[in-house]
Amino acid sequence: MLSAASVISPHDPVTSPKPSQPLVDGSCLPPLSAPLSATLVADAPPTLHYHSRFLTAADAATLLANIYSTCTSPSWTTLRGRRAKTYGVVVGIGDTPPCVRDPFPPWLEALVDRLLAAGLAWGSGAAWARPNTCLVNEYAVGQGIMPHADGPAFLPRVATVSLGGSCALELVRHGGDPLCAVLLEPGSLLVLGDEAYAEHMHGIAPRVEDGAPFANDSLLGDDAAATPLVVPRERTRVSLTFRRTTQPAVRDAAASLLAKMRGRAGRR
Ligand SMILES: O=C(O)CCC(=O)C(=O)O
Repeated sequence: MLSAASVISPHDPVTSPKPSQPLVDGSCLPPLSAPLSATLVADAPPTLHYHSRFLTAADAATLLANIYSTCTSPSWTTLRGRRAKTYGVVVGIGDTPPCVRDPFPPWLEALVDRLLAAGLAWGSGAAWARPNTCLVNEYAVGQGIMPHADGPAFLPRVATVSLGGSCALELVRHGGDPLCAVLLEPGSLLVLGDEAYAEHMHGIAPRVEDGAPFANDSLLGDDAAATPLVVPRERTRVSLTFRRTTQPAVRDAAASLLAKMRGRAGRR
């Protein structure tokens, strides 16, 4: 359970201790460890990991209640096709520096503890392992998010926890060609990184149902054989997307990491 007992003191990305080791070792982020390392989506560009039962239904319901009970801090921002709010670092636009308006509340820190316990980390050393920003998106049935790339403001590793309804996240080539779709079930965790982050865009089409094939068929909570060819979106979906911002001192290393990944992808 995501109980108060499992909560550590809130991590403040501004005041937290400076890392003793470099964030990026020059070539790669820390490898995912078990149990997450066993959840590779084989039929997708590297690297996608999908864990269908990351949260129990009870924990998912508790999280949803927390998200909605704190809706005034931060408040929702209405965007085209969805509502969103950010905990932790808000990335500045243009020359505006990043800032923290709403630190992670204890219940969100407890969820981060779960991510780390599942084998996820963003950097080496305790201070860098944790994500420092979480975007909560709320999609009514039929809403989505345009294909986009998250870019060099973040390390190339993103973790998304899905609550409420299901939907398909599509990977799309720059230029628009679809690559594959992964079905995101309520309670699941998707980790997207490396080439899938650096080289492709991702988005959710604004529609009321999603059609097979799903690249993560064999990893779905229900037997893949039992997954219908068309999955209706029946409920509002809320997602929590965790990232780690690249700060000025490490931005160059992250940019060169992205460039290396692009080079590797281009040579295939
Ligand atoms: O809701 C999701 O699963 C995707 C969110 C996303 O791509 C984003 O916020 O950049």
